[in-house]
Amino acid sequence: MRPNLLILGGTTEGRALSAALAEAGVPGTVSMAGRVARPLEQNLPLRIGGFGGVAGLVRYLKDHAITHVIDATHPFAAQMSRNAVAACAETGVPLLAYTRTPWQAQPEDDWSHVPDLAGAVAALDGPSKRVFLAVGRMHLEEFTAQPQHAYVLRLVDAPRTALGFPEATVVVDRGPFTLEGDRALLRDHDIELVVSKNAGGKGAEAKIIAARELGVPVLMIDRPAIPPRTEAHSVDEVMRWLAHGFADLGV
Ligand code: 3Y8
Ligand code: NAP
Repeated sequence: MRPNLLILGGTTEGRALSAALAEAGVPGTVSMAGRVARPLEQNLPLRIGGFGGVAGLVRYLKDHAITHVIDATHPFAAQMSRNAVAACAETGVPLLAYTRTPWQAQPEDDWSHVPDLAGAVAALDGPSKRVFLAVGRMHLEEFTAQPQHAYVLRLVDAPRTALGFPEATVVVDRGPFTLEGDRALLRDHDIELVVSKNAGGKGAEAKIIAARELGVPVLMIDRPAIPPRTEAHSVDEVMRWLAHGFADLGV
C-alpha cells in the first residue's frame, strides 16, 4: 500500500515537517482550519477547512486512503487533537503527535499560572495596567470583561470589526517573532503584564524571553488536556516513526 500522510498543521513544526517530507519525496497533504486570511504556503499540497467533526475526519481518511496521520497542531488546538485521536482509533490509521514541550519558568521569571482563558480573564481583576494580550483573536471578546486595562493586542489579520476595548492598540503581525522585536514591543508600549498561552516551541517564545530580561510579569495560561497519544518532539523522531510504519506497509 502506498504511503499517504495527513499532517494537521498550522504551526512552525508542521511547516518544518512538511518541508522534510517533501524533501524525502513522501506523499502527504497539510491541513489547516482556515483561521487566517493568508496561511503560509507549505511544501506539500494544502487543504483548508474543517473536516466536519470526527465523522468527517473518518470519511476523509477513508476517501483519501490516508496511511498515517501526524497531528502537528498547536497545543491549544485541543478539539482537533481529540478528533484525531478518535478518528484514528475508529479507522485504525496510525497517529503520531508532533508537538513541543511546554515552556518552563526560569529562576528569573515572574510567572503566575492560570488553568485556561477564563482563568486569565478572572486574574485580570484589579487596577488598570498596560497589558500585552498575546492570545490571538479567537478568544479576545472574553477579555472585554476587564475593560479597565490599556491593552496591546497582537493579531494575525487586521480586525474587521470593533474589538470592544475602551483602550487597545492593535499590532498586526504573524510569528515566528524575534527577541529584538518583542523586546522593543514591551519597551515601546511600557508593558506591565504579558498574557500568554503556554504554546511551547520557538515561534511564540520571544515575548517570554523579553519579559524575563525586562522583569515584566507573565500570566501563563496552561494547556488544555488532550487524550494520550504517541508523541514526537523532533522531525527526526517523526521520520523514524514513519520509517517503521512504511516497513509495515511493505515499502
Ligand atoms: C492558521 C498558519 C509557521 C507557523 C507559525 C507556532 C508559532 C508563529 C506564535 C503572539 C502569539 C497565537 C496565534 C501564534 C503563533 C506560530 C505559527 C503561531 C500565537 C498561524 C497560522 C494560523 C494561525 C492561527 C492562529 C490563531 C491564534 C494563534 C496567533 C499560517 C499564523 C496567539 C497562539 O486570527 C485568528 O483567527 C488567529 C487564530 C488560532 C489563536 C487565537 O485563539 O486567535 N494561531 N496562526 C492555522 C489554520 O488555519 O489552521 O498562517 O501560516 C501559525 C502560527 N502562529 O509556519 O511558522 O507554531 O505556535 N498564533 C499562541 O501561541 O498563543 C501568537 O502574538 O505572541
Ligand atoms: P480547535 O479549536 O482544536 O479546532 C476546532 C475545529 O477547527 C476542529 O474541530 C476542526 O473542525 C477545525 N480544525 C482545527 N485545526 C484544523 C486543521 N489543522 N485542519 C482542519 N481543520 C481544523 O483548533 P484551533 O485552536 O482553532 O486551531 C486552528 C488551527 O490554528 C490549527 O491548525 C492550529 O494548529 C492553528 N493554531 C492554533 C493556535 C491556538 O492558539 N489555538 C496557535 C497556533 C496555530 P472540524 O471538527 O469541522 O474538523
